[in-house]
Amino acid sequence: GHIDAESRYPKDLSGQPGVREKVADALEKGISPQEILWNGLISGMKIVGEKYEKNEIFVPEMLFSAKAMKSGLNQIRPMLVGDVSVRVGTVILGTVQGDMHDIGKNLVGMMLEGAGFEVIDLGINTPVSKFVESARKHPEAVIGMSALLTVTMKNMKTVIESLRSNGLENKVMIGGAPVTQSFADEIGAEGYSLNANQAVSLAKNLIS
Ligand code: B1M
Repeated sequence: GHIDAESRYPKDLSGQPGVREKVADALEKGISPQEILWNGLISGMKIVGEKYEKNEIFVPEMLFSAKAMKSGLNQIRPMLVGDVSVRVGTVILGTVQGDMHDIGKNLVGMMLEGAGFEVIDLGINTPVSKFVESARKHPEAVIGMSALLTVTMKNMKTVIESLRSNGLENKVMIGGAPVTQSFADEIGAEGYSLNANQAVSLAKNLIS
């Protein structure tokens, strides 16, 4: 249906608590960082995706939401990551070529660091060659790829093909909203995980 500007943009948000205030308030009330992450930030982002799909909000609002979420994540990051002195392995992490979504990847990286992994973050829109180059430098590392778009998840296959044709045997794990176990099987990725917690146990399995 038709949505007028006024219902899309509430009149005046000044003085309203933002994500920073809400996260600080929740922490003060003794709500755990995990609860804030899954039931606050991630559930909130789910609603954003649904609203976008229904044309109730547009790309700029998705972008604002992403900024807000990143600010919240940074607030709870120290509590999620903790202080790790023992390195259990290395994961080379990147969002595939053509894809700019990085919140999920960053969260996976954060959880991996919390579990003692060294994370080499190649960032967003990562060219195939960059994955290959990094894999060559770190033959023991697990390669982790993230994709949020159905059009970019295909690039995961290209990376695996390129690794193998260059004689590189790094294990590969993949994830992201459109990615499934059957897609992982189809492209020959050694692992798939649904979320950041599962990504940690998967990475542990792949390095052992
Ligand atoms: Co975009 N976007 N977006 N977007 N965006 C989606 C993905 C979409 C589903 C929205 C929708 O239509 N409902 C849709 C994709 C449709 C499709 O292809 N099937 C979409 C679209 C269409 C687009 C654009 C094309 C819009 C446009 O410009 N017309 C455009 C594309 C830009 C590009 O990449 N080339 C675009 C742009 C953007 C923003 C830049 C505005 C922004 C991203 C900002 C940023 O990341 N810095 C954005 C956002 C925020 C979203 C939604 C709303 C939220 C994504 C997110 O951060 N979720 C998203 C809707 C949705 O996902 N339902 C949407 C929270 C995050 C914690 O979850 O990333 O799924 P997620 O990660 C999870 C798991 O998937 C998993 O663990 C994480 C934690 O549990 N996981 C892994 C992720 N990576 C993993 C890797 C692993 C293991 C697990 O191993 C290595």
